[in-house]
Amino acid sequence: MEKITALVLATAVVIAWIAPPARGEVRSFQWKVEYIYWAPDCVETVVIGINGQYPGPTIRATAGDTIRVELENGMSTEGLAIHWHGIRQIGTPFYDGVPFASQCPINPGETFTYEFVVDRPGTYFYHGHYGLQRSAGLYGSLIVDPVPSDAVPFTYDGELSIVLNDWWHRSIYSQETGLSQLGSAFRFVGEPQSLLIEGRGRYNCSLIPAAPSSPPLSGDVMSCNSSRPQCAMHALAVRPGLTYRLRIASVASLSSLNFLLEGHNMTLVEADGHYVTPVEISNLDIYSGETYSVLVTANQDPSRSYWAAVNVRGRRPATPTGLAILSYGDGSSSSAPPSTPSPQSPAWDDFAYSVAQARRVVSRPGFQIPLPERANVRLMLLSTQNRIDGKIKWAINNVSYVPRATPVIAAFQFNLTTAYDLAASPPRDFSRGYKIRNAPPNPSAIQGSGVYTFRHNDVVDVVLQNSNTLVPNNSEIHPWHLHGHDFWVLGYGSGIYRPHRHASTLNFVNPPMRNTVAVFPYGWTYLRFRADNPGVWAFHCHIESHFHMGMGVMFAEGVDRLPRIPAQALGCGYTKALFTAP
Ligand SMILES: *[C@@H]1O[C@H](CO)[C@@H](O)[C@H](O)[C@H]1NC(C)=O
Ligand SMILES: *[C@@H]1O[C@H](CO)[C@@H](O)[C@H](O)[C@H]1NC(C)=O
Ligand SMILES: *[C@@H]1O[C@H](CO)[C@@H](O)[C@H](O)[C@H]1NC(C)=O
Ligand SMILES: *[C@@H]1O[C@H](CO)[C@@H](O)[C@H](O)[C@H]1NC(C)=O
Ligand SMILES: *[C@@H]1O[C@H](CO)[C@@H](O)[C@H](O)[C@H]1NC(C)=O
Ligand SMILES: *[C@@H]1O[C@H](CO)[C@@H](O)[C@H](O)[C@H]1NC(C)=O
Ligand SMILES: [Cu+2]
Repeated sequence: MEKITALVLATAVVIAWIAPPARGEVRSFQWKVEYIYWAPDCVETVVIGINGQYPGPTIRATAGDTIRVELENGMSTEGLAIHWHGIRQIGTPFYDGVPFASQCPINPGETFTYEFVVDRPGTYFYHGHYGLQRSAGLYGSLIVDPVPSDAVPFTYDGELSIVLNDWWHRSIYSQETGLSQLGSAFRFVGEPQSLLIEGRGRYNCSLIPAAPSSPPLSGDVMSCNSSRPQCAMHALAVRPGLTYRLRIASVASLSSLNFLLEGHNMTLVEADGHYVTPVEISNLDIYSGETYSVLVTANQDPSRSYWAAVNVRGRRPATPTGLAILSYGDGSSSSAPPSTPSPQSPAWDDFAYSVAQARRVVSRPGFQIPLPERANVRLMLLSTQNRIDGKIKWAINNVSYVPRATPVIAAFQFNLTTAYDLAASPPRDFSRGYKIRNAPPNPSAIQGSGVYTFRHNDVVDVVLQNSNTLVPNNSEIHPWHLHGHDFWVLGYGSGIYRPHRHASTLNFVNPPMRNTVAVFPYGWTYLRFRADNPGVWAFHCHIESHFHMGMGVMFAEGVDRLPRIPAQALGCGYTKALFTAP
């Protein structure tokens, strides 16, 4: 009772919370999120659309602007939250869009207003963060331009932007059910049916009837019609001789991807909103959660078109190449699909190639954010695949993340100490003595909310340590994404990270800053960040099914200085008590 009274008093302060002033303009959007019929790869299915559109509308803003999105949940059967990927939410940790971490889910029929400042130019995106909603198509681009006085260290004549995705015909309900089955009843989502470029792909329609029986005789009957405008190939239109900045993001649910342009090299210039030292590449590895800008010069024969292509990497591919058209000018011959075969990427299991390319991404002189000289906290995060109560889960240091009904940020603000589980504080090293190449012999991992706490301004080193899955001789790529921060990537290596052997191999000279980084099979990735953004931040594998199966942790930092959480973000779990009459 005493606790509830204290919470009711706190609500009065919640209402008084006022957004910090911003330099730029306020850009307002009204979005209604609903399931819609759509045919991304010519096969009609249901996707989550925004205002009747898939992918969602592009947000374009200038650094310093405030984005204000009134988001209505028009889906009558599930909750909703949208994460603004790459935006650090400085001062607004409750608008990060992670249900049960930063807010309560938005209920069917309710409207929630996100309002936050985009403080730094770069290529970003947004996506659903509730259940598997990103896999159902809830995503779009978010591009932040520099203010005119800000130096950009390269020039270009035009801009193009694409989001890459992998696509399934099975609904996310069916996918999720399969992931939750006991023992051998487990059904993995499997390889995608299609790869999409800017929401468009092409399934082989001779495998599925062109028109569904009408009315459908039983359940959903899929139809495939390659003439549907929704699956018309995306075209990147260029003019001869000009140079373009091509922005590329991956929101893939499972696949590591490799992007290439037939007959054209690319110069990598930006990664996750940070300028990098230019590197010439003939194809680009891109992991889910990453963004890049590349410069492309239209210097080939302009009388024909070229393929823009995306292939699966890191898992044995069972999905055809995803294609778009790079067309010169708008003459008809130059915009028809090329007659050449679709371009090939490096072998899917050439991991050495991927590691080498990742190491070539370094910060750009003049645009480096100084690296703190040393960390005062080091966290080893060992990821393992385990069985818990008969179900296949991913665990980090023996804890498989499962959201609990109270947003962790609210649990800290209102001292609801039983509403979350601390992982380990201070963090201990779980990787010592662990044999990463042996399939784990079903150790006793548990489920919990996996919260690690840091003091304000701690400098934290994180070593992400990969291991074998439950399948013998198998280890996978995991792209890890940190909310609320960018981190410096200090290095990648194979085997177990050993300080005495590997510390000297780390890059303290020009480490890139990013918000997403890959951990390679049987390898480790070393990163550093400063806990300077009071909030509760998810840190997780960006593979949709992996996070859903527990591959993530929560970083609660500077919780003694959290800004007041607005009432609209509360109302679930123990925070229901905030709204109970005394
Ligand atoms: C489409 O599928 C049919 C039937 O399996 C096959 O004969 C054909 O070669 C496929 N087409 C393509 C472009 O893969
Ligand atoms: C396929 O789509 C085109 C374009 O929308 C339409 O004209 C045609 O009737 C469709 N075919 C079938 C069999 O539904
Ligand atoms: C493309 O870049 C690669 C290096 O990644 C280089 O070997 C190759 O010669 C370049 N091709 C062209 C056409 O410039
Ligand atoms: C928070 O709750 C714990 C136990 O419920 C209690 O011991 C502690 O004093 C509380 N702290 C504050 C600041 O209220
Ligand atoms: C997980 O916990 C179990 C039981 O506490 C322990 O035996 C095992 O060594 C732990 N595994 C790891 C990887 O820490
Ligand atoms: C695992 O891979 C190694 C090296 O490729 C091989 O020698 C070994 O037989 C494999 N073990 C199993 C269980 O497949
Ligand atoms: Cu993963």
